[in-house]
Amino acid sequence: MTEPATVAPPRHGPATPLDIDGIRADFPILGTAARDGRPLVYLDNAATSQKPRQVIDAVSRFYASENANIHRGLHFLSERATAAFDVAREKVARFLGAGSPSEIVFTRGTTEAINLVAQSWGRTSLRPGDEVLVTEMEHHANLVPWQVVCEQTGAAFRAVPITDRGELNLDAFDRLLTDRTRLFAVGHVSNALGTMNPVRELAVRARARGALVLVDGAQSAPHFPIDVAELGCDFFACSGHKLFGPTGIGVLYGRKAILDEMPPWQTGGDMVERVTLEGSTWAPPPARFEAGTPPIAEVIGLAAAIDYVERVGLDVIGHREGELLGRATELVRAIPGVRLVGTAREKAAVLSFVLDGVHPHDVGTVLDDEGVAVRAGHHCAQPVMRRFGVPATVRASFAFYNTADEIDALVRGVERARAVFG
Ligand code: C6P
Repeated sequence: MTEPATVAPPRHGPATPLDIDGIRADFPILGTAARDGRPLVYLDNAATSQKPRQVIDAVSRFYASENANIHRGLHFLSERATAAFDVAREKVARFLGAGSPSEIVFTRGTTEAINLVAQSWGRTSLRPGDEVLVTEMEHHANLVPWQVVCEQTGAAFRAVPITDRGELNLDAFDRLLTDRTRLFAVGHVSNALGTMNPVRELAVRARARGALVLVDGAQSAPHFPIDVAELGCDFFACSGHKLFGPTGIGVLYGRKAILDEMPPWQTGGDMVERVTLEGSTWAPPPARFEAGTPPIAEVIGLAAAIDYVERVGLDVIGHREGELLGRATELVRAIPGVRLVGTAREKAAVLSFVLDGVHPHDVGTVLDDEGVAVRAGHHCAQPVMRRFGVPATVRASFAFYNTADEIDALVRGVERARAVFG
C-alpha cells in the first residue's frame, strides 16, 4: 500500500517506513467487515484501541498453560504465574521510566488510578485552605475524583481555563497556581481536543510551588515515549486498553517517597503485613494498593502490548500518527461547514469537529453506515463542550495502523453527511 506524502510536519520520531500491511495483519479485527460487508475503518482509537494477535495469544496462552493465582501458592503453576506477573511489572516500570517496579501499581484503568490517589493521598492530606488545580480540558476521570475529595476535605477546587485554540491559558495557570496548591492534575493529551500539554514545564512550575503533579496519560502513553522522570511528575496514570492491551488493567506510577506515605484505599487480601483481630498493618507499596486477586491475565496481556509497541517503536508510531493527523486535519477542514474543535499547535492523534447544521450524532450515524467508526458525543469532557459552545463533537482518533485510505473514507463520509442533512 502506498502512502501519500506528509501534509503537516510530524512531531515525533524519525520517518522510518512502516510495513503497514504486515502491521495490519497483526490485528485480526481490522480485517473484519462492518455494516453491509463494508471494510471496517476504525477511527475510534481514543476510546479503545485494537489488539494485535501477539496480545490475544499471550492472554490465551496464559489461560491455557499458566493460569494460577499469584503470590499465594507454593505450587509450580502459581510460581510460574507469579514470575510472569512480576516480570510484567518490571516491564511497565521500564516502559514508563520509573525508578523501580515498586513504583508501579496495577489498577483497573486510568479512572481507578486517579481515584486511588484522590482517596488515599487526597483524603488524608488535604485540609480546608488547600487547593487542587485541574484544567478545563480534563476528562471527567481527572476532574470528578478531585471535586469529590475537595468536598470531603474542605479543600478548594480550581481549574485552569483554555483558549479558543484549545490550549491551556498559561497566564491563568500562573495566577491560579499558589502556595496553597497541593496538587496539580493535568491531562498529557486531551481526549476531546487532541491538545498536547507542555507537562514538563507545567510540572516544574507546580513543583516549585510545592504542589504534587499528577499526569493523566490515558491518551499519551499509546502515542509517544513516556519518561516519568523526565516529565517530573509525582503520579502518572494510564490504561492498558488504549495501549493495544486488554481492558480491565491500568497503571498508576507513583513516586516511591509519596506512595510509602499513602494509606491503603481498598483493603483485604494480599495488601497486609499482619492481621490480628485487634488490627492490621499494611504491606509496602505496590502491594498495599492492590487488594485482592489482581487482573493477572490482563497484566500479562499488557506486557505483550508493551513488547509490541516497543518493537514497532513509540517514536515511529508518533511520527506516523503525526502524518495521519496532518492529512486528516487538512482534508476535513476543507469540507464546507466543518469547524474544527481544538486547533492547538501541539496535537496528537485526535481530530474533533462539528458540521454546520448537522448534529454530531447524525454525522456519526452516516459514517457508521459507511463502515467508519468514530465517536460522536461529549467524550466525557463536558466542560470542554461548554467552553466551545457545542453539545458534542465528532471525533476521529488515530492509531499507527490507520491508513491514508481510511482518512479518505472519513472525508467521503462527512461529505455524505453534509449532502444528506446539510
Ligand atoms: N477516554 C474516550 O473515548 P479509562 O476509562 O479509565 O480507561 O480511562 C479514562 C480516561 C481518562 N483520561 C482520559 C484523557 C481519557 O481519554 C480517558 C478515557 C475514552 O475518550 C473513554 S471516555
